Amino acid sequence: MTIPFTPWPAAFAERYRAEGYWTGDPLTDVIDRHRGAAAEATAILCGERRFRYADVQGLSVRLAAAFRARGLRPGDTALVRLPNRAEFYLVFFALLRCGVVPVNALNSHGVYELTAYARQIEPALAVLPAADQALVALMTQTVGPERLLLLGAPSDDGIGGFAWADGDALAEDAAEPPPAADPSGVAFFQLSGGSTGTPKLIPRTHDDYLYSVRRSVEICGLDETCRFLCALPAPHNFTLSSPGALGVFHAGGTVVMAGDPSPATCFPLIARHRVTWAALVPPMLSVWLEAAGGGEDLSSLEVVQVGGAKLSPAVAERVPERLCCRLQQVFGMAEGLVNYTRLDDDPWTVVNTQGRPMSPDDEIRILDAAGHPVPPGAVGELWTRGPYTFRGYYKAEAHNARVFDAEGFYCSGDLVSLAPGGNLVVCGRNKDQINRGGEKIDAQEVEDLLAAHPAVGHAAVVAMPDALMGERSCAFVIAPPGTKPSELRRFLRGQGLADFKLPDRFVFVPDLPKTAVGKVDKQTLRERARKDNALMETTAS
Ligand code: AMP
Ligand code: DBH
Repeated sequence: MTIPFTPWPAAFAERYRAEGYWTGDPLTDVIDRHRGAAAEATAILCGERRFRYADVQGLSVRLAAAFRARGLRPGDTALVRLPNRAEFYLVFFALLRCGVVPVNALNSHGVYELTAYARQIEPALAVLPAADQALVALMTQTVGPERLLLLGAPSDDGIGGFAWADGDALAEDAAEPPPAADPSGVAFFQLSGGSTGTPKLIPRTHDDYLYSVRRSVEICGLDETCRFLCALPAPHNFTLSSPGALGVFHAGGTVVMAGDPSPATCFPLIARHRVTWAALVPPMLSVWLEAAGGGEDLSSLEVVQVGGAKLSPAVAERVPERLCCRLQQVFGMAEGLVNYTRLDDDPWTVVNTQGRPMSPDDEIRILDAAGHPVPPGAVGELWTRGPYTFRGYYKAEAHNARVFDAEGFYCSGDLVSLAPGGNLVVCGRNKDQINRGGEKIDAQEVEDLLAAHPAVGHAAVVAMPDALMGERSCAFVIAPPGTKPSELRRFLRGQGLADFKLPDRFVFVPDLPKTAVGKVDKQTLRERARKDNALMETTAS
């Protein structure tokens, strides 16, 4: 059985192979290519534990054998939600080895998100932290205890921390493993930020994802001396592949796991392990800039990458002086296209632009609302296709028809302009989403949940500007007098919605403004949220 996905047209696939982008190697190659003496190098540092490349290979092979012993077969799917621990990679590589296709949910995702993903992929396996009782209860019902793998306390033997929810220890299938998965098929599902109410899944193939990793390694000039701090959620496309942990593995370097991106957690790790690279979202960069100079030795840092949301030039400018390292801006998307400022770009370009596409075969178009190219320097919507940009969300025909054009270009919903020199500048967004410091909130998803509350007549969620986060979320709600924000927050939490999606502010209104065609006028609401916000800030100061 294989996972259905929208393939690249044959002529494109041929070209991507001829160019050497798609090599026909499995994604596990990033680990397995290190043999002999190279496999003795440290791949992962996690707390007090050290995993050599040989360990990551051996342990993921054993875990794969344990999955097979439980009857998992190529084409099955898995729902995984693990914290930033080495085991995340052991499970990921084990699943790739068995041809089991995972969704790697973020650690912040709750019962609501996992239910939505499970509905789409109908998982044959779930992997969760044993301590998360609500999720364990949910997945026991969904996949059964015999297909629910639980992660407990860290163990020196990296798979020693796992046990089946039915109480059985891990037994390994002694039979020959099945033939390797087809590298042109789906390796795993990446998560989209979403803007349509239902979380969308992005099928990524071995061929396309491995290319994006290799090309990222080239652009960033990574080698085996790289020590990368994994401080953002490990499954996020940025931390996984731009060049992320997979890039560092490919280069033979070391990934240092951090439980969270705060200076209190990260600075001691940087000093102790002589970390050279880190990937951050803009709010965390600001926090790091404030905290730097507090006595912790950060002198090993060579590059800090920032992406996920727009970085303000004023903050960007402070990086070399405060952190004594270089800045790289990364504008990427789980759907594919990744833009980097290059390490040898001039300082103005690094501070003021979000980079340019990494592949010579990334095609981009900047179009106006009528679908015509805008003049150079003008703002338009970003459309793209290329050797690692997907051709369709999983099982979402109607949505795909809207966001792809007849030539297979994907509309990212970002408003961009072209800077002198050819780099992109992100100027805004044309999708119903809030980008809360790199964490994307699908407005409709939250609106639908709010509308399910008996007191709520109608709700509209929009972004309001925020000095630290870039944006926070504001919900305009029609509800009877006396309705409390705390009650609505509790209601949303009760549905299992991730915390970062809870509206930061509620504004109760008698009515919502409408456009000429009768839709909620979000532009007016955004304007109002911005003004109210400015007003509150003035009164507060
Ligand atoms: P996702 O679809 O969840 O992977 O999120 C990708 C989106 O994040 C992009 O389409 C942009 O809207 C936003 N994004 C990512 N990196 C940047 C960046 N460096 N600057 C501005 N926006 C960004
Ligand atoms: O925000 C993103 O999705 C993102 C940011 C930077 C991304 O997917 C990436 C780099 O690959």
